[in-house]
Amino acid sequence: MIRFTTPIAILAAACIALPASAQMSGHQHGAAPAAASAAYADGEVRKVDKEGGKITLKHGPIASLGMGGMTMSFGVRDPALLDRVKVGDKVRFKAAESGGQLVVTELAPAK
Ligand SMILES: [Cu+2]
Repeated sequence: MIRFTTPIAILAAACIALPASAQMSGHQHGAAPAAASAAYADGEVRKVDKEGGKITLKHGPIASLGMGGMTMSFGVRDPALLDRVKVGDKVRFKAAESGGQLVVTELAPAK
């Protein structure tokens, strides 16, 4: 006697479609409201491109940019910022939109 037990495991694949509309309207007038959203974001340095003036950071949420955590590259406002960090460093930073790209405006080692 063979008993066939057929466990019907229908796993409904929860397809959560996250609208990736990171609202980055480029042409708001004037400077962004400074105070409230000027918190530092946490990040970890993944790549430093001194010649290209770029840094790749694995970062946590950046409230001021409406961005969740991810790994991405940023420009830098001041190339000298890149001299202070190396790959693997944990950092705190601020980023802003400038000329259509995101640039790191402040960068400091995390404590
Ligand atoms: Cu990002």
